[in-house]
Amino acid sequence: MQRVLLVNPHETEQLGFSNPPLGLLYIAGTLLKHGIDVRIVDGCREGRDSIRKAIEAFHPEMVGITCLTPGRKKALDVALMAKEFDSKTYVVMGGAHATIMHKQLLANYPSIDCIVIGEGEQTCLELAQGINPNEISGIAYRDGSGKIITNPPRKYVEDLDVLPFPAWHLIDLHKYPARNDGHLKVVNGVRLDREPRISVIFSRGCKGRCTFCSTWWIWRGWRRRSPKNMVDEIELLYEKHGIRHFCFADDAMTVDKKAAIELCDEIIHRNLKIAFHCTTRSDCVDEHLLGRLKSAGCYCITYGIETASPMLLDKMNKENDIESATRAIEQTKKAGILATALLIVGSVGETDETVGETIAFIKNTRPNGIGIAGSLWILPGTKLYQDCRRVGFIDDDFWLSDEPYKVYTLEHDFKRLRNYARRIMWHGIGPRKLAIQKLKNILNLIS
Ligand code: B12
Repeated sequence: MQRVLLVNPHETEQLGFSNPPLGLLYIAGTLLKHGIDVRIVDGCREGRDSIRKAIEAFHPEMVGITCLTPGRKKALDVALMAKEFDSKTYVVMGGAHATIMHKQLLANYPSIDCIVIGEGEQTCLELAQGINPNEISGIAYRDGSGKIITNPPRKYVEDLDVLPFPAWHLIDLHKYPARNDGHLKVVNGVRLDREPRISVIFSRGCKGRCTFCSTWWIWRGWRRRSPKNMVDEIELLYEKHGIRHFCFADDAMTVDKKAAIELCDEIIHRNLKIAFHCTTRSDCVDEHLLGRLKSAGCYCITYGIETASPMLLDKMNKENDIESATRAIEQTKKAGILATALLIVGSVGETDETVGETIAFIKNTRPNGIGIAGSLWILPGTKLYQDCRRVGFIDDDFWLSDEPYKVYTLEHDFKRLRNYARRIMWHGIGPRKLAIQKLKNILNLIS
């Protein structure tokens, strides 16, 4: 298949914000290296009509679509569009939801021909090269008789440096929005409110196996690129595309602290005047690393704190404690970096008392920002999902419905969840900051 169109479905942004489709850019980088004519359309930025137009203008032989859980129906809409235009188009889906729910998707939606399970670069290449599906590991597909076949899994890429860089030139990076959180305007000479924020990724996976998170299913263990390889890509974006503002899309960017320090030193050594934001676990930072991050241009770190109740942390298998969360926030602020705490409201076992513990923690540590988007979502593939299915709170058919997601309301109804969120925000950070955090947006998700 010589013409491949990769699509990020329309209307799949989060609170109005979207990043460039990094997974598709990676796949495109690999396909281009092997001489395949590949295009990308980011429906999030360009809208549904642009996807239709791209299909008509390019007439792809294969359409590859990202499918995340809340956006799964939009992904199906794209599949239908492709088939309606030409029923011979080979439609492939990948991404978290497709990976986990591949059997259900293939069984219910004839417009999907094949699903790539997990990491997509090599598998998608083999499909595009026209290799017989029964010889391609890491896919599920329907055979000639309509039977669903799931091939053996593909081995994960051990050495991420072998992957070609994302095909950055295929999208207009300057169409992506600048983003700052209201506190800071200029970092390292970079205007955060003007420069588009572009995501890159240093590592894949996470060292944790939290009960609410599906990361393990996509990436399994934690792997990273070499600092040099990462900074080569940043330098390319800096020099060729004029990008100054970055966001590391890693789940936990600093699991290997020594490598993270090398990464910062390489950015400093090459004199790249950039500003960046990253996400990590609170047990994966220390004072020295934070100092290097600051010098390299890091202006904000988001920590998945979730709750300040040791009992809840234990229940969600966080494998981390509140002392480490407290230390990380204090040290981050001391290093001159903004610390944002991601919290989950309404976890399994949450009570007035545990909410009180979280409020006390926030009052004590005073993070610069709090994120409680989405409450506790029950995502497929998680231990939480299995538990909720066992007690009949959700079943696989839910994913066939149009509901984008399901909130865990087994123990607390929406009214109580909103009340918990309000209390944390009000008592924890005060009314002024509350306004900045646009509480309305946050609470809208809890419904
Ligand atoms: C940046 C990001 C976003 C961005 C952009 C999403 C995007 N389309 O890339 C925005 C802000 C829009 C976003 C929104 C949301 N996100 Co998000 N997001 C991420 C994040 C942090 C990075 C994504 C990334 O760039 N990864 C790096 C690239 C290389 O990996 P990748 O995109 O997964 O792609 C690889 C494979 O999945 C596969 N693949 C992906 N697409 C395709 C397509 C084809 C055709 C093929 C063959 C293969 C393939 O191949 C790629 C290369 O190996 C991930 C966590 C993570 N670290 O991955 C969460 C993650 C993807 N998001 C997640 C969630 C839950 C959300 C939200 C629900 C959050 C919310 N509360 O609103 C929304 C849902 C959006 C929607 N409506 O569907 C979950 C997905 C879980 C799930 N079951 O779907 C993840 C895994 C985080 C987590 N740990 O749970 N997100």
